[in-house]
Amino acid sequence: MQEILKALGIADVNPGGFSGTWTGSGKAQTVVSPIHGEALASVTNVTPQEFDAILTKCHHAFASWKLVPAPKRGEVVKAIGDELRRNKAALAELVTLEMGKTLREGLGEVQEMIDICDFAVGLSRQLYGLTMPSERRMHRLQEQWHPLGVVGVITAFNFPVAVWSWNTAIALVCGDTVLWKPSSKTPLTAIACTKIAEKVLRAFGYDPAICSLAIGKGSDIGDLINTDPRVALLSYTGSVPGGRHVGRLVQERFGKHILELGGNGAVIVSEKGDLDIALGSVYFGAIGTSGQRCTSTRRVIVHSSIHATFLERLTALYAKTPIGDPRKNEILMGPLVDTGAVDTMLAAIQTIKDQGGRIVCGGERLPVAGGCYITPCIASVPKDLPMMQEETFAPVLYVLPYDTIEEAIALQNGVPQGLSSAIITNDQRESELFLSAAGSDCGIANVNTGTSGAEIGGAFGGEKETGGGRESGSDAWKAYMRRQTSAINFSGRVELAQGITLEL
Ligand code: UN1
Repeated sequence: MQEILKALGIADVNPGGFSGTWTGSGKAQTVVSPIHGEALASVTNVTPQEFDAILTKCHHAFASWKLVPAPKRGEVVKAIGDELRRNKAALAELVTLEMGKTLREGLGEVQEMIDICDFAVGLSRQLYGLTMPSERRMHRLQEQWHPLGVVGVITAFNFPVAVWSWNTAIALVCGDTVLWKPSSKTPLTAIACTKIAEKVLRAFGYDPAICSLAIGKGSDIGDLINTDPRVALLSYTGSVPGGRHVGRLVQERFGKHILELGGNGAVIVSEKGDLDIALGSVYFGAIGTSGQRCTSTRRVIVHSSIHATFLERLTALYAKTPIGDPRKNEILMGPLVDTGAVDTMLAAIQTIKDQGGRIVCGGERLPVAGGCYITPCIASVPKDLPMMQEETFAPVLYVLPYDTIEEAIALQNGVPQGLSSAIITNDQRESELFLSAAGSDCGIANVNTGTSGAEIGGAFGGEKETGGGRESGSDAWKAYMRRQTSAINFSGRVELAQGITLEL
């Protein structure tokens, strides 16, 4: 453990702010691993004054970074990707130590970082604008994309490093600088990533404040980011109430935002689908990251003709889930992030029972030091269980029956969140209906694969209470730049648009 911390530059006590120099004289917190309850290291928060100095430097760095040609900015991102490749094993292990996901998932998370860097390097030569035909003679109409400014990135504990990288790799090639406020539950991985970016930026001779960091509480440091007009774009990953608060504050000052809020992923399992694919997809979707992904599978809507068989086979899989130290290869489910998360899960299970749901299995706390281990839960529920409208950020899976595909789609859509959804079917009519305008209302709709594990190549995000933001691949980069439309007159005379005449 000490070796990993050392390899990533983590000391016993670490200042939580960076913008060229490391600062942080605020409250100290000790980071405890949910694996065994042992202390990993301490971090000191930044004070509001220190935060202001950090943002000032990050904002100042934008003035020169935006003038660096985009392909040159891409070279920096390429080097960050290379540095991540070199540190993949150590960083993945730190992710596992700090928030408890299995090492194989930690490695997958760092792989996402590497992949988005590669994507962004290519993008650095493809920040295309359009030209359009002008309605006037001897005129040209065009749009181009310019750097936006400081991008504030507020991340959650569950993907403590990947979400930063999705935003940062894209923001950097777009010519923006980044100010990161990670979850207070995962400050060490944030410090490790910032050190990697610092090293690369210094090696290239660029201002390291291009990748700044401010660790502190959402209610003070977070709100300073939300309200400061120097933060041109705020990318926020977190809860629906958190997003409502952030969205309001950013809108108030006419800033831009990307909101990545709650999910409530559902898989429709058709009687015309492959049951093994259904079981594998649902199982990993529900217990992966101990049910703490925004894209986790929380609901399975199963055709009534196979409901009993599906439930029986899934319960058998749950019964033999290897739960324990997530650093061990054979383990599929590690601890929840902290004891509070376990308490929330137990309270949710009680509510499900009170509302008429039947707990098929799970929900037993395991007596391991640290206290964050619990068996994953399946609840067989009526279609209208009120609790299903809420996202419980834990491995609780609702199983419910349906009779027609239209009903299944209505059930899938019948929640306030709209992030991820899937259908398991070999019937083309069903899958096309699911993907059509009459189908899933989510930002992600998969066929014959589960709700989680979104690839970086696509735009990531969702509708309704999920917040509407898109980050990562496809053309999500456009949110990180400002669009400028230009009309260029080379006619040698005045000609007005819309046919308006002017006699001089
Ligand atoms: C999240 O849960 O906040 O789709 C992000 C996935 C990951 C990202 C999830 N690639 O599961």
